[in-house]
Amino acid sequence: MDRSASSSGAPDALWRQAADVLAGNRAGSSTVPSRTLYPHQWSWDSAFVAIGLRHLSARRAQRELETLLAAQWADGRIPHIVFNPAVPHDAYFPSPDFWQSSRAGRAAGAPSGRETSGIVQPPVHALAAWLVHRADPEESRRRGFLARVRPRLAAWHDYLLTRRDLGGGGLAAVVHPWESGMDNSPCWDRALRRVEPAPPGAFRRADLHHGHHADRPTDADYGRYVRLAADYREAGYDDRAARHGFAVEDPCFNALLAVGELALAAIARDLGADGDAHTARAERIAHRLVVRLWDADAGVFRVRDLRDGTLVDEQGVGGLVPLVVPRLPPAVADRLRAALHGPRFRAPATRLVPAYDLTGHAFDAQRYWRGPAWFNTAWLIHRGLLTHGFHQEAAQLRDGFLTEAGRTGFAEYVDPVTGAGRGARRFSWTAALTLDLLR
Ligand code: 9WN
Repeated sequence: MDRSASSSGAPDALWRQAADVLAGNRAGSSTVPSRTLYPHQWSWDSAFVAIGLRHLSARRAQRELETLLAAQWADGRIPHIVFNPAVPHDAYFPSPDFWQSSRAGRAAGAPSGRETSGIVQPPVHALAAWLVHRADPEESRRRGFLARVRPRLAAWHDYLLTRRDLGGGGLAAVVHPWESGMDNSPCWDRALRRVEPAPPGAFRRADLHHGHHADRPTDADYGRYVRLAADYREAGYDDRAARHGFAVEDPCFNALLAVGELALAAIARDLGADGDAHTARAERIAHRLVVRLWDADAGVFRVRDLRDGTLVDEQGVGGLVPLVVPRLPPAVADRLRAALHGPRFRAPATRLVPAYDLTGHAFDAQRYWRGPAWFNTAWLIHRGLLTHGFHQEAAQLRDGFLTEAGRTGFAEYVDPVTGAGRGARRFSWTAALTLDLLR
């Protein structure tokens, strides 16, 4: 096992600390992102957690994903939150009382025995399942892991590529900023301006009990998040009936879908089936990503606003994440690599990648996805750099990741200007992806 390259000088200690975070955040067969701020199971968090957990216990990593997939809706969607019934409803907003999945989502096939949200998050799950399998193929085969998760993952991607192809361009749309996983990125501001916020008295935030005001989305943001989610709920979470007030094509989300299709191809082949249809889908998504979202002038991918069909004039880290797609044209990969070195994304105080353009008009070094550097996006970009053979940059990013994770106590994110850790500490995906990079 190579745990030698951490610049902290104490890779074994870092390994133990990261494992301890995951143990502390364990809640039955799954893991909460943070004991304080996020006390339930989150969709893409669990995928990242499984990617790290596989190095501690392949079985636990499998169970992490299986627990999430057990809450899948009949229409194929994987909900972004699976609520723990033992946690008081006022511990997190919006709670099950708000989403009402088992009642309002019945026609869309929400499970009756579990409460979940009604929206989704980026599709990292097929990649996670494949990586988990590869960590211990024998244990995976013994438990029939791939055979059990494969149909669920295929249904998930089918949902995204059919019901969520709202633009008709072969990409999946997100219909709520929370679905992107980058809640308050300035990339959503323009589209959100069309949304009438719910009145402040209509909801009570729980996040401010644990998070600092300056770190979190604003009340005005929350008003719009609540309005969009309530409208979706009133439409029965039915993508055909809903009049989505917000619908965008996000490069990060779709890049992960392409990577997920490649993982599904590998899963199919491992099970003795034909993976070609998935490979073809991955190629098509990668192609559509470039056709619809690549901005050749800026040298980054942008978000497409489906209400007016235009590209959004903001640069976010989501526009660099497509580097993780192996089938990208080499010239595009080169431009993304250059963007990582440019003034917009090379942060003064950390080797991680800021969530938003450092020179952008909306840059805010503290506020969540409006500037801070996050560990999951760094992990994805690291994977992308390796995928395209940029080994030196990958090594630097890995080193920066491990240094920051250890120094900040596995912070949720880092201020890219001062280097200070922000948000929650002992954050699960920071710890899990630390394990993965140390391995
Ligand atoms: C809403 C759990 C989640 C992450 C998201 C991150 C944040 C939730 C919130 O926390 O979102 O889903 O309440 O702010 O933006 O990426 O999955 O860690």
